[in-house]
Amino acid sequence: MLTTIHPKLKPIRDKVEARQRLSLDDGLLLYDAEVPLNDVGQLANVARERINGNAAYYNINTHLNPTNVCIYRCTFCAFRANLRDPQGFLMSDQQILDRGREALDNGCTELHIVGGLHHQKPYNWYVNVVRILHEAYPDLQLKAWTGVEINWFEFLAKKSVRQVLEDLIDAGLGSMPGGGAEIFHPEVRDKICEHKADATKWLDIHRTAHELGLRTNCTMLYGHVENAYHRIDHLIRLRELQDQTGGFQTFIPLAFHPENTGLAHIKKASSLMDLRTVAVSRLMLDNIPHIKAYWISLGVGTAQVALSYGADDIDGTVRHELIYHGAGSTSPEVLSVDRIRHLIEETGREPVERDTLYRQVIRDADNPAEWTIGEPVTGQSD
Ligand code: V47
Repeated sequence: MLTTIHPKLKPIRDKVEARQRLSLDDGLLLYDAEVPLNDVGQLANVARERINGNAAYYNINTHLNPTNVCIYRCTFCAFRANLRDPQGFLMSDQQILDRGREALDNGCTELHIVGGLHHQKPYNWYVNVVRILHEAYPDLQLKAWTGVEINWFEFLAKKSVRQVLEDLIDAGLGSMPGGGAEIFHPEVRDKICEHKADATKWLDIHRTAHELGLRTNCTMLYGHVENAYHRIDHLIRLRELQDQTGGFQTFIPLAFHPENTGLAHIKKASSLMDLRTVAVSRLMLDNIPHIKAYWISLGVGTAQVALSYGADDIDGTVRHELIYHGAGSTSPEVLSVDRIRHLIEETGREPVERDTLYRQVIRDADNPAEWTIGEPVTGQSD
């Protein structure tokens, strides 16, 4: 299949061709500086096209961060604020509903909802964010609250994870985003976010979500104090849970943006490192159907190239993103549908609009704000 490849990569090429699982050592080798990025990318592209053909997925979505006030102080975060900080905010129910209305008016199928862990807001306030939006706009898919937030709700409500998730599903939760995973290994986690849900907790929350029928995403924050071993360890822990539940839809490698954070002295990872991490993720996570090149984090150009380095999804049009823009991202605030489709077409891929659950979205040609949901797109193979 791939005839010209760096000699060190030949055993991995053979495994990829035979559809065999890659080991921890294989993963470390893929990060070896002597191994050319393009060779790793080519291998990842084989795996990508085997799972997703030539399709490149996107959705039409809007972000909602109901508050940035947070009891935690993760060193990598530029978004959080203290309770009495002038830049701290807390949205009213009306502002939250207005965001939902705006999303629908812009043709969105999804609202991506995450925020801070506010010192004074009770459990019901968070459940209510989901409930009022779902009652007002039942067609809008609510992808809400990370595993870290669910862990906070457990504490606030004195309920089990299962009970918390059941309350949220009853209120209208449709799926969960992948944030809060950061790096699982305690050598790193204890340095960047020692206080929040540890690896076992985060994974258990997603396991319970999957058992309740929710589909969730997963992430990895890289380019700070971790090394290749920590990254591969992280990917393998996700792969092991996926073997058990099959509930992860997409993995999103998140490039650390240092500005305005407690780690501002660290230089942002290069595009080469970004592309290598996308490719390694595709190769290691053989059981997760989608790899997302989040253009807000990677930048539009690198996200385009990533579609040939293992990624098959570019995230959404996005509106009101605060986490990355607060940490120095120079990506646009929003991409129009025409622009996102054009960006994908320029790479030779076929743009496919999906909803949160990776079902094809079919737009009414005369009125694009109207849509129907088609078949699931996942699982194409050669
Ligand atoms: O958990 C926070 C990361 C995550 C910074 O599920 C930072 O579809 C870089 O999870 N530099 C939240 N990263 C975002 C997230 C996400 C994004 C897009 C799609 C989906 C999905 C999920 O952002 C946090 C953390 O890992 N983050 N601060 C920073 N300064």
